[in-house]
Amino acid sequence: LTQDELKKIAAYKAVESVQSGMVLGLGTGSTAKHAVDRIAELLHQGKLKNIIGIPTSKKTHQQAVSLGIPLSDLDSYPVVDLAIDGADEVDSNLNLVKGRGGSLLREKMIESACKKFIVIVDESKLVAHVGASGAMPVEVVPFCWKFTQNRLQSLFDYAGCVAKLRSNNGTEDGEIFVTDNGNYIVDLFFKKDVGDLKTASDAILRLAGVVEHGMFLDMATTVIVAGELGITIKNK
Ligand code: DER
Repeated sequence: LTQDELKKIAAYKAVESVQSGMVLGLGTGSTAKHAVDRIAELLHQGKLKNIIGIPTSKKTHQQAVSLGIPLSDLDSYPVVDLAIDGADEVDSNLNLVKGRGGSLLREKMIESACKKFIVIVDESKLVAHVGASGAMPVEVVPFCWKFTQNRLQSLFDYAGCVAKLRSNNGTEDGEIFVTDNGNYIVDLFFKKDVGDLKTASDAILRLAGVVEHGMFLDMATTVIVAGELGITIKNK
């Protein structure tokens, strides 16, 4: 099975938890895309009715509009019944790294407002500790971003952290990536385990200039993992 086929299997399994009448958080990324496609398919087959989608990015908003899924936002629906979204990393406590697609702020706002949050991943996303497979993204304001980048890097000196401003083509001098919210992203690369994640989270959020980070701690209620040997469902 290809990685994309595994993503689709996890996504379709998660959509089995969608009931008519739900207000749904619609995730962002290549795995969540399959869930949004499947929700639209069931809507058009009449198997699902009266769904309201709350998109976690402009990209998902566009996908849902093109599929005819009725949409709204958190202002109108401050409580969301269920969100289905992917992740870049899942650790053994179901803590997540998200945001390598750049949508972490809206994802975290919507997924924090959910009664249930189902994470869908292929098995390659399972890690021993946060940061093991790559960047831990931090959304920062553009004003004096270099100042914030340096403070973030110093904060995690003990973990051998390198902080890099995200560009559109991944090179140092490429055009700066701008989020849906008009902010920048500083990606943190750790050489060692950062230790207690709540402590790390609090330290990052205390920095004026930081908007939000990509560690989703104690938020997932269920993680659906699609692997070569089948589907594993992990509940909080
Ligand atoms: O950017 C994000 O948070 C995405 O959800 C990401 O974490 C997962 O994207 P993928 O399903 O394309 O791997």
